[in-house]
Amino acid sequence: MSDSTTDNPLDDPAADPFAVAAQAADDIARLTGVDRHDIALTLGSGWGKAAELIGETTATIDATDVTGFGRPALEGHVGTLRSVVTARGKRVLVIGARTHFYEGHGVRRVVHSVRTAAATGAKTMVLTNGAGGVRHEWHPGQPVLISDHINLTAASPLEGATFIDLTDLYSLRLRDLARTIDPTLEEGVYCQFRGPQYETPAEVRMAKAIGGHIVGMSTALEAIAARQAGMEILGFSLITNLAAGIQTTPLSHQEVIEAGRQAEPVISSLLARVIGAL
Ligand code: 8IG
Repeated sequence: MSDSTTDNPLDDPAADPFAVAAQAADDIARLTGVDRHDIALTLGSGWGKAAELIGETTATIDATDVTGFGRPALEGHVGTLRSVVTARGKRVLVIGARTHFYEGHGVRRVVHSVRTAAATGAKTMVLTNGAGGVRHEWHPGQPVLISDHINLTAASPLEGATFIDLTDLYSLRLRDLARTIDPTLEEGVYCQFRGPQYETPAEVRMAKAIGGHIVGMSTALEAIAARQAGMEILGFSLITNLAAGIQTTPLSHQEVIEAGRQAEPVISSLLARVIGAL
């Protein structure tokens, strides 16, 4: 176990990140009393209310009590992990503690929650985020499915000659399942930028030109790690703002938070229904 005042074992280059994840999974089993989880869900901005709607929370633990997890970077980003049981008896590990690449702690820290989720037994990884929309037809507050991604971080969670197939990374089976819950769901290609600055309008035009529809600062690296761990992946973006140059007014973090807050009840119930159907 580590806390915020001690060194993170993932910061030691000699550490095996999968062994650290296995230790974290042991911590979670001990602290929640739940030996194995079936599904993992990472809650991004705007998606926080979903946890209450998925089922009964049987345990809430502080992420800093789990090996390898650091303190949350953003004030108001909940640094908790929850164990929730659905009506059908599925165990869901709800991850409210995301480490972003722009925090500068390295990719191992970024994907540690995903590797930990896999080590708890989760076979399905649901990744959610708040992001910018590149398509004019989209509006703030709209949830969209992630159909594929373009990783513009120039980084990878894979180390060494680890060749992983990313065809159907964002499972068509799970996207189709989500559309049985809401047939109006649109989908798009997620471009992960390093951040933390938002894009310039020229960068957004580039994203559009290369086939991107959504711009964000998370998720792609996590999805790669989830696939490496053998999980099936479902990704949702909440469009909290139109990307720079698509919307004519400057982007503000406050506006992003506000759009998330307004959309939260609707998208959380959507997410809960999708998870109930998994
Ligand atoms: I919320 O417009 C949110 N996150 N890169 N661009 C990028 N990330 C984001 C944006 C955005 N909005």
